[in-house]
Amino acid sequence: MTNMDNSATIRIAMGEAMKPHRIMINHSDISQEDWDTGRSMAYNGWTHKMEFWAYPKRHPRTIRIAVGEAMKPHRIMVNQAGISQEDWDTGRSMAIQGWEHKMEFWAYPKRQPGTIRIAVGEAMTPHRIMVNQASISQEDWDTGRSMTIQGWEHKMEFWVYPSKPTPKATSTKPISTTKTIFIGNPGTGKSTLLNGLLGKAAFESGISSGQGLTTVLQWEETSNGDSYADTPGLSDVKLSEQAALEITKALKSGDGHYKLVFVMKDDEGRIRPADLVTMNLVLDALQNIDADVQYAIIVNKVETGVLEKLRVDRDACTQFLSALGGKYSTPYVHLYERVETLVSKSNGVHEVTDDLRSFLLTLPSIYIKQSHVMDVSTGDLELKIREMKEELSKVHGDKKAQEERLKEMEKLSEIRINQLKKDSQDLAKKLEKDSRNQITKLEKKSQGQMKEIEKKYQDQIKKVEAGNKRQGLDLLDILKIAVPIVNLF
Ligand SMILES: Nc1nc2c(ncn2[C@@H]2O[C@H](COP(=O)(O)OP(=O)(O)O)[C@@H](O)[C@H]2O)c(=O)[nH]1
Ligand SMILES: [Mg+2]
Repeated sequence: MTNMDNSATIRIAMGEAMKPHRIMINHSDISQEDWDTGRSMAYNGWTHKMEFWAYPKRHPRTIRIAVGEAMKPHRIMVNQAGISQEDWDTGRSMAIQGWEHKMEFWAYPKRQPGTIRIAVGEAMTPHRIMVNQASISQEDWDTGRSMTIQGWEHKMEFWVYPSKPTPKATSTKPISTTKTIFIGNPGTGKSTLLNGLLGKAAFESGISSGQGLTTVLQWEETSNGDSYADTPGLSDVKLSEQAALEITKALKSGDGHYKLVFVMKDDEGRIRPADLVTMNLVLDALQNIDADVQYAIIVNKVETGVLEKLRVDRDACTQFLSALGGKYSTPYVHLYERVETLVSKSNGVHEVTDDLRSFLLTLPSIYIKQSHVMDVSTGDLELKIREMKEELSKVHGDKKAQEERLKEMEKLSEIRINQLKKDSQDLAKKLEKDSRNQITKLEKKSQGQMKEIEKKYQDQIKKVEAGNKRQGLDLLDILKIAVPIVNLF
């Protein structure tokens, strides 16, 4: 979660001196409190050059700038060359090669709304730095000017706030970032779906004789700050303990907004018991969180013939759906057609359908507090799968039980329609409220989302009404077939 806590920035005041030309920041004689309340660096022979605000502690997407100082002449150095940024980020001290560690701050390595660019140049004898050489405008620095000028050599750059960021100025994110976690058994196609969504082979996918390729949790962050997690499969009995740990880790990766996506593999129009057991075990671990646990199911690799059958055969539909509504139920079900070109592929990237994208977009996120997540247990996996098999065969044989489960799903799907309407209204409201302070990029994102949600909503009405042929199926479509009289709209 990128929760911008702007009260947490500190002021860095910079002074410069000549012969040799060099800078100093926040002279140690004066307290940080005083710097924060506007003290000038015009002190002890220094001339006040400029100031900026940065984070005193690690902040999402920032890098650490470690500052060292040396005497004769009094000067500073930052992130001494030869050490990786990763090492600086994990706390390396600048007390090396004659420097004394003075302080540190965290700044953005890339432009962020409301920040300015600080370009750092260095020179030797004595080793020292200069930033944003005075003869050039801040605008020019912001558009990428190099500090390789007048004897300086461009060393690095970072982005910071030119004045104390008020919570308002930077916390107008209309939509906070979301972590989407894909969960499911080996070979269901999680990694392939994720790669398709991200448009690149970020996650390893393929076959490895029954065992999952994914054995540890892996996160990928997109450019807008959302992230996606691929997790190992639970039903891999040999690795189930580790898989449970990794899934738990994903759910406990910090308080914030999550979307849970369970990926199952179609078995000729039936749901596999092991896929349901896996889902239930994970949902069991979330029973203490405050929110209503909303989640999505993607039934993947559905044969075209099966999709066709579900479209016309009411009984097949009823059976299929009732299997999904057991201990837990969700209106967010999507059937994804088998992609022939992906058979036995490794690291295949295929463009996912717009239907799938908007399906995931309209899935509500849930707020998960890390401390409320219980450990995912594997218990007696094989026994649980056997029990589930039996339960399913009972449900399949019992028409009455099927109809009951179906009614439950019908109710849920109404909730979903209302949710869709509410989502687009909420977004519209948020946009209106924030519109004056809106950060252009985020604004575009949320407008896009609003449009997509509206479009999805309208498309859905159209498609269900027209009974259009499409690549996948949503629960709403299936209900239209399975329930004789559906009056969803
Ligand atoms: N035919 C077909 N194969 C798929 C599809 N999705 C994934 N695969 C293949 O199934 C195998 C396992 O997929 P992978 O994404 O690694 O599954 P994971 O274990 O759930 O991450 C790979 O060889 C994929 O190419 C699909 O929609 N259709
Ligand atoms: Mg995988």
